[in-house]
Amino acid sequence: MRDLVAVKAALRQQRIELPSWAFGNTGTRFKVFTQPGVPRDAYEKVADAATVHRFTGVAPSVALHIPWDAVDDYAHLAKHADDLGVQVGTINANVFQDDDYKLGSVCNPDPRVRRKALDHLLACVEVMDATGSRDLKLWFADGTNYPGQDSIRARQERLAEALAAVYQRLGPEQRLLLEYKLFEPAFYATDVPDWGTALLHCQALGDRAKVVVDTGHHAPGTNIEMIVALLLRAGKLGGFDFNSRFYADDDLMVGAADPFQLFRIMHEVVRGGGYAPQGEIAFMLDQCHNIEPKIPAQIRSVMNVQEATAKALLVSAAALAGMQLAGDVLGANAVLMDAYATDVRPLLAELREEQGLDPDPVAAYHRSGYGERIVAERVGGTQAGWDA
Ligand code: RM4
Ligand code: MN
Repeated sequence: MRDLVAVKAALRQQRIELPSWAFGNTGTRFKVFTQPGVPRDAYEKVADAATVHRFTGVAPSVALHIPWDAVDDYAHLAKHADDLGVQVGTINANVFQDDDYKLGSVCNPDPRVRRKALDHLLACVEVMDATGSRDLKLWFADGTNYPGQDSIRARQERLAEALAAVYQRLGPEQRLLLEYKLFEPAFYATDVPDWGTALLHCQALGDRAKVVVDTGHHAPGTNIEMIVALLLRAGKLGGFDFNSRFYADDDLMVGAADPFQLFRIMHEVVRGGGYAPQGEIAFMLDQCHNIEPKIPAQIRSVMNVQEATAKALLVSAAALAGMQLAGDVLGANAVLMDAYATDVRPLLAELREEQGLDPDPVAAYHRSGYGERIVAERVGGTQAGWDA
């Protein structure tokens, strides 16, 4: 698609979901550095997300993490979001931060702990009912650290049982998104370590169970775009948790470590018919801004996804197919690289201006005074973070 009008129209429709936890304090196991102005609760996180949307125009929803974002009245929180021009998006369950979960949550050998974990997942579906969320995103820290510690097979059975119970509880418009991760916190055998395991479980569940690809959750060197292509082909790609990594699950800004990989992923999404703005695939960020200011980092991340998407949309499908059919190895590669080498920033700046936005969202945010205001206003209370 080299028709710039069509590319711009496609970009105008883009939707990127922000993670509430990106606005809270985060760090590594060595230290969580706090920042002034960080939200104290879900309402303030939603306000920060709405600010990112105000300057980018393509981030109209914010994912919640329960219980980090627990509130008394979820419908009220959804109304607050709506008042600020955004929506509550995906609900993320958290069954990894309780002492009971030392040996796992839904895969735990103890049926009492499994029941507790399942009850939390079901409670998350209730939250979805109140907020109108479509997707429940499940990531399990479950796994074992030592060979022989537990039965790999039995843990899969327990997982399948819990997933089936959650799937049963979903409303007709709701989906279950299963996320995999190679390792950490489990160091020997993670119960959902890869896309194959996630896909097997989703296939057993049904149409509304799909796989989430978190770009930071693979072994080094994994060809992620190939996974994307295969899941798309199977109709099983539910969405992305975008972030970037140099070594492990670094959760850095998407497109920071490897913008070319992000482009290759978006190219497969576009080619596979996955780039339909109101469609099946949820484009989400899952990041932590440990040392950089959080709101501008989210704005930058959204822009990085936009840039990769614009380049992917610029790939001439006809030219590429022609080269591929002709067996022209270098020609085909050149078509892709031409699109990647295009500076799409002027195009995106133009698009923003057409939408009444500032062409430079980061600068506009800094000029807005929002950053100073939240530092002045958010005094006292307990800042949100991983354990809040
Ligand atoms: C996990 C996973 C989940 C995210 C949590 C915070 O590693 O990526 O998607 O919700 O971290
Ligand atoms: Mn994730």
